[in-house]
Amino acid sequence: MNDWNEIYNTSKEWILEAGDYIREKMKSSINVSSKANQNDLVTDVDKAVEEFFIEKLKDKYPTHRLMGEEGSAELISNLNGTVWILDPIDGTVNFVHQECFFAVSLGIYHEGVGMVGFIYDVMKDELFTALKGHGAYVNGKKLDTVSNVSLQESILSVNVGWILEDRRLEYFVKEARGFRSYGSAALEIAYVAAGRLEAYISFALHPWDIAGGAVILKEVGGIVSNYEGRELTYLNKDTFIAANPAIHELLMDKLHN
Ligand code: 2AM
Ligand code: CA
Ligand code: CA
Ligand code: CA
Repeated sequence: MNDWNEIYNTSKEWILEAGDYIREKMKSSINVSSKANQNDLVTDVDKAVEEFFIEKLKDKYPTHRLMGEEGSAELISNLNGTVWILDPIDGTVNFVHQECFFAVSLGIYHEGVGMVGFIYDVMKDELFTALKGHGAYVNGKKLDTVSNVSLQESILSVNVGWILEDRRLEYFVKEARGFRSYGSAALEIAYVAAGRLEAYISFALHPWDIAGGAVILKEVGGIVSNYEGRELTYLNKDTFIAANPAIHELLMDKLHN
């Protein structure tokens, strides 16, 4: 039997420890390489943070499995039991080029249900947390339920490139108060939970980009789905929308009717 309070406290310590490690590593030069294409970056720090969690889990929770972006996800084909879904650094391009606005993102799922979520903005030292059924917090301060702000008063976030994928998004670009492109899916979902954004949209995200954020956002009444409005599997790459209920409904209406 899992003790979720204990798992929450332990994983929170590990997230903060990973943040300390990343900040320390940034004092010296970082080894950058590319994966699928020249803009798809990975560093030795991404890999080391994933390795840190692999070792911690082996020692403390040997029956739990890790689905991490930098290698361990290849071993995971179902969400049976307890699975830690980790993005060691979400926003690697920001990490490399800007040295800010990147996060460690973690969702802990049990039999496919999100139980614990963390998103840690390492440079801002801002930690978004949630334990299923107990609300969501930022640095210990409880987040309010998301409010159904009108589109005209909303700030939406999407990678600029995605607007070229679906021109129907232009309606939202024109009508919303503002549009942003921050480059860290995890932080953008956390910002929807905190009411700093009303929606975040992407055409291609992996489970590790969204697993922590989904737990956090659901705790404050936000909606996560794919672009068609269907439930996410947390096993495959998919389209993604995180939004307050009103903007989610409007997106579904304008994009699919
Ligand atoms: P990453 O930094 O962990 O790779 C950038 O807009 C956001 O999309 C980041 O959260 C980034 O995560 C993610 N991302 C980057 N490349 C991607 C790709 N090829 N497919 C899906 N998501 C990607
Ligand atoms: Ca990546
Ligand atoms: Ca990511
Ligand atoms: Ca990553």
